Amino acid sequence: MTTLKSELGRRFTERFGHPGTFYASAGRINLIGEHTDYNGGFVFPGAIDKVIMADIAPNGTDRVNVVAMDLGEETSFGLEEKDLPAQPWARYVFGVCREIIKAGGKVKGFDAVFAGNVPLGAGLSSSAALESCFAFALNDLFNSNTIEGFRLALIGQATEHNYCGVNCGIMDQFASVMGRRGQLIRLDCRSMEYEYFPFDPKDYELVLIDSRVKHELADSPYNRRRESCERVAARLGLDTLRDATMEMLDGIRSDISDEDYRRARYVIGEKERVLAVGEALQRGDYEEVGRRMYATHRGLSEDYEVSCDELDFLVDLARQCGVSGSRIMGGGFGGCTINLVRRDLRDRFIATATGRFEERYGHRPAIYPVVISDGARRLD
Ligand code: GAF
Repeated sequence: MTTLKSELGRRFTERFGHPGTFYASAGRINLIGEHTDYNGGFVFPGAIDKVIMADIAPNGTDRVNVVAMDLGEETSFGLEEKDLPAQPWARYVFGVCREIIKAGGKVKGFDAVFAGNVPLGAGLSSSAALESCFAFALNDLFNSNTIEGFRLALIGQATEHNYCGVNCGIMDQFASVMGRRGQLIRLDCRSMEYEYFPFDPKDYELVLIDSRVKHELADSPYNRRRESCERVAARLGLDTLRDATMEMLDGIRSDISDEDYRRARYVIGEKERVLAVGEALQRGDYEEVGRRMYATHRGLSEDYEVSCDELDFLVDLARQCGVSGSRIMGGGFGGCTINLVRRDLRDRFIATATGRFEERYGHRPAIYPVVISDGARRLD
C-alpha cells in the first residue's frame, strides 16, 4: 500500500506538476450467494486488502485527464455523453462521471493517476474497485460527500450496465464501497438491507487459489445467465426469482427450456444456502459453512454452468485434502476458488493444490490469503 501510494504520488506530480489527494477502494470476496444479486436474493461478500488507488485533483477545466499507471496509458475526455472514450479502462471512469451527473451530482474537470493490486480477471472485482474508488473520490471532491455509500454503489453498477456492457448485480460495488475490516456483509439485494457479520474464525482461514485462467464477462455468457433467470421469473409472474420455490419451478417445467430450468434451480437452492450459512456463522459452525460452499460449487458447475475444468479440478483437490469448503467465486468462467480451510491443513493443501495444478495445466496458480478490510476511503 505504501509503495503503491508513493509511486502514484511521484507519477502524479511528475505529470501534473502539483500534489493531489489519494483515494482507494477494495476488491471483494464472496463467502456464498453467487449470481443471486440480480435475482433479488442474498449475498455474503467482504472487501479485501487489495485495492485500486487513485491520486486526484480538480483542474479547473471541463476535461478529465487520466493516467492508467499499470497500463502505461493516458487519455483525456470531456464530461458529456458524446465524449465516450475509446479505451475500455477509461469507460469505467467516464461512466462514473456520467452517472454522477445523471443522478443530479456535480463533476468538473480533474487530473488523475490510478493503479492497483487487485489481480485482473481473478473474480475479485477489480472493475468495481475502480468504479468505487472514483465514485468515492468525486463525491468527496465535488459533492461534499452528500451522496450516500449505497448510491455510490448504484453509480458503479449503472456504469457497468450503461458503459461497459455487463448487466451485473449490485454485490461487487456494494462490497467495495461499504466493506469494513474484519466483517462480512449479508446483503438482501431486494430490500438493500444489510448486516455486518464479524468474520475471524480461530481455527479456520479463507484462502483464494487463482487458476489464472481469464474470464471475460463482457462477451456475455454472464448476461445470458441473467436473461434465463428473468425469463423464468416472468413465466412465474414474478419480478425476480427471489420468491420462486422448487414447487413453482417444477410446475412450469414443461413450458421452459431445460437450460432455463437448471439455471433457476441453482438460484433457488442458493437462496436457501446463504441463509443457512448466516445461521451457521452465528453458531460458529464452520464445517456447515464449508458443506454449503461445496453444494454451491456443484450448482454453479452443473446447473449454472459457469465453472470450467481448472476450477472443478481445484475444488476436487480441496475435497481430497480435507478442506472444509471450496467453490468457484464471482461471475465464473475462470478466476479463483475460495477455500475455507482448517489452519492445520492450510500449508499442506496449498502445496498439494499448487503442485498438482501445475502438473496438469502447466502453470502455477496464485495463492492469496484473505484479509477482510475496509472499503472505499480517502487516504491521508
Ligand atoms: C459478477 C457480478 F458483477 C456480480 O454482480 C455478481 O452477479 C457475481 O458476478 C456473481 O455472483 O461479479
